[in-house]
Amino acid sequence: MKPKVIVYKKIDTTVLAYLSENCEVTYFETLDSQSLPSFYQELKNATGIIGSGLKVDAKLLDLAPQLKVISNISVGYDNLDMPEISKRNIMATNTPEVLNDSVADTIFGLLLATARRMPELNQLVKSGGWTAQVGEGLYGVDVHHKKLGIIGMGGIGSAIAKRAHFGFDMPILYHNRSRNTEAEQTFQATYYSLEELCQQADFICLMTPLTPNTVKLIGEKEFKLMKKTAIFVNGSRGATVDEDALVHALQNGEILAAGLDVFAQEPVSPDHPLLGMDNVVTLPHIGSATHETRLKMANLAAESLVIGLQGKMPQTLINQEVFAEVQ
Ligand code: 8YV
Repeated sequence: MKPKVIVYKKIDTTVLAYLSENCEVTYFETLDSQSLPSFYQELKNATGIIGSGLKVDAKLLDLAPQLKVISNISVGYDNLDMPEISKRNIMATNTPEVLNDSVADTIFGLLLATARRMPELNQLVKSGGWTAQVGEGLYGVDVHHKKLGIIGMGGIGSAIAKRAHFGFDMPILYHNRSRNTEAEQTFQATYYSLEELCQQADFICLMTPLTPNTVKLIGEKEFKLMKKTAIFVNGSRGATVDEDALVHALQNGEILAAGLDVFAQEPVSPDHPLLGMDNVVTLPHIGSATHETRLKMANLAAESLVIGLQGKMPQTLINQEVFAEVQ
């Protein structure tokens, strides 16, 4: 008998076909007020679920007594209550590595767009406002040769460092839970305390996962430490930043500008003060959103789900301790 799984995100037909070969699939393209009641119903018998963004906590797990594998189609898994999942001996997997280059491209692009004010200038041209040579009121600041501070030097942070070091001659400062000797050797990255990094860097990219330790990691104190010319870029999760403090820092000239791919509440409310500022460039959480990468993520997640349901250890298993338990 094939294991029963629920797919709760729109995925490529090839991935769906692969899953259907190996599992009995119930497919929800999206979870909304219409589909949620039947999703909850299906949870009763599901041994696996795959999708992204769903908050998986004790309440949801209580509805899914048969669950063996949760496959998260994202690298971040702050939506998963890991202690609760592990307590129930359920395996959880994510999609690391395959998205590193695409997210690094997005975040570096956001950094460039913010520094060179591309969205503002795009608007100027398209609205017919380009009537004379652009004056210094619309000049940007250089990116090349400036100091880049990366907070969170994992796979994505390293891919950003690679672009900055080899392409833009930028000295790399980084802060991480532990030293990353590979980044130190390959990109001449230098380890800094969080405070020192905030003081020294011209550009600060926040790439840390959201954990209880990184909630509001960057707040009033950190913005005050930053240079008045600093550009802050957030590619992690909105909750790693104190958004009120960010608004205050931007309004009061404590930093120059910000590029944001993520927000504390997503989708961000249209009347959020950050959206009214010219020195803030925004994206709708699209770090990994290319056709190629989203397909790779879905494939990897589907393979992990199938492997886990076969009782084998998926390479992307987050809670390794559970695997020993289920054996
Ligand atoms: C999206 C991400 O959250 O992988 C992550 O952690 O932030 C993004 O890729 C996710 O994959 C949306 O489907």
